[in-house]
Amino acid sequence: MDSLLTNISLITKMDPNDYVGFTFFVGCMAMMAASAFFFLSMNSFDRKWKTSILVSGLITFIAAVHYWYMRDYWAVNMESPTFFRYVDWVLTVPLMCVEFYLILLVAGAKKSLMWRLIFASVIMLVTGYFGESVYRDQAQVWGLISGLAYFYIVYEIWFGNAKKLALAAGGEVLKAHKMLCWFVLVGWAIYPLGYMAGTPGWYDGLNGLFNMDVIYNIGDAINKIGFGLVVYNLAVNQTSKS
Ligand SMILES: *C/C=C(C)/C=C/C=C(C)/C=C/C1=C(C)CCCC1(C)C
Repeated sequence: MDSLLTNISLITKMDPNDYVGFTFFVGCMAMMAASAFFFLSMNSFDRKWKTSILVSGLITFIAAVHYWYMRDYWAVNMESPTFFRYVDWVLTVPLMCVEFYLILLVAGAKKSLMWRLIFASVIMLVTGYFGESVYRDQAQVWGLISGLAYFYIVYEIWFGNAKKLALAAGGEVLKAHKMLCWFVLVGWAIYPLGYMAGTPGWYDGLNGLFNMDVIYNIGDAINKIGFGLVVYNLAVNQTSKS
């Protein structure tokens, strides 16, 4: 009876040394708290900024729901919840692209910019999923293709059309755009490291050094919550000025 009960419980007994499981739990709670924060602050902003804050909240909320499942999946199976991870990313990363578009609307950003970024992000994630999950023995090739899509996004926001719009907008929008650019260049670069720690390739030395899920969980907390806070900060500045 006892063993039956432990087998069907949603969360098995947690091992105190399970630091991977620990980061799943903390990540889940952080995403929930951030969502409450963004949603509840929404109404204190001008209409123009409400949508941006709503999207910040949606990003952390979608992550919170997936972390709820990933936390469980890890506790029960002790293996990477790759499927949930990528479902989360394929919803939240395009929303981060939408954030770029939304803050650049003041300078007349076109929908085509948003769609280009979204398209590149989906390519980046689908090829990453292939390498991590479906064609693991070709992880290097899929990782490379994914990396190219990633560099396209970096190029577009740092030097392309998005950058021109940010310059045209100037002021706080330019500052916020720059911060978001740094998140994509440095914060997002955490993910390929996790990928290399979790897949076979020339970088095999990384496998034992780092744990893929810990790296991904740290990356998610920094990028989803940090990204949202940059937008929040912009909305605060713009609202108090007008
Ligand atoms: C909230 C989730 C975010 C911001 C996820 C971002 C994910 C990436 C930037 C992933 C990038 C990858 C590469 C550039 C190459 C290897 C495969 C990936 C998918 C891990």
